[in-house]
Amino acid sequence: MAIRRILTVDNAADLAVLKQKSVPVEAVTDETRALMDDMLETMYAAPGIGLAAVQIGVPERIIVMDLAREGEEPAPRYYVNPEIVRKNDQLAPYEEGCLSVPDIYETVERPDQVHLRYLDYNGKLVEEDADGLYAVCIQHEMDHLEGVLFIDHLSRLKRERAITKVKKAARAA
Ligand code: K1U
Ligand code: ZN
Repeated sequence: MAIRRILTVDNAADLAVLKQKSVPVEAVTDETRALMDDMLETMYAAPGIGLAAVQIGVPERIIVMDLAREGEEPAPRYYVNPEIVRKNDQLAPYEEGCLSVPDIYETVERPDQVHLRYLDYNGKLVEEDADGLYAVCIQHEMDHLEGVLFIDHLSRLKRERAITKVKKAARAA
């Protein structure tokens, strides 16, 4: 397993990759599982609660997540070719962050419940409902698969301010 570099929006080459639409995975193989292992290790090291493959420069439709709270047993989750089958009409606000937009937290409104379908770590088809933080995080990560960042849900002014802040912080580091 390896910790990979997370692409960030202050770098023009990274941003071009982050804006790409990710391609479907043909089959869940040992290579896919090795990538998911690296993604999980990278996410835990960051630390974060979710990560899409494109954030480490691999534009494939793969997500990892762990919503276990501090002190709880790790509960890694793996999603290959996830699809949102249904979304609730009711929206809920949540102050989101993103490892590709470091240290920026802004409120985004998203459907408060979704029904999703995906292949798990072993390539088994799973269907389930997600609500609360799970619904927020899976929708945020699935946006990454479409080349959409959470700051794209903000006004142009807020988005530009966020990118400027990340660029300034990167220059100062
Ligand atoms: O970059 C990412 O996509 C990961 C992102 C996931 C996310 C967080 C909050 C709302 C929606 C999606 C993060 O993990 S940001 C870091 C974070 O939220 C966190 C870090 C450490 C402990 C707890 C939370
Ligand atoms: Zn993100």
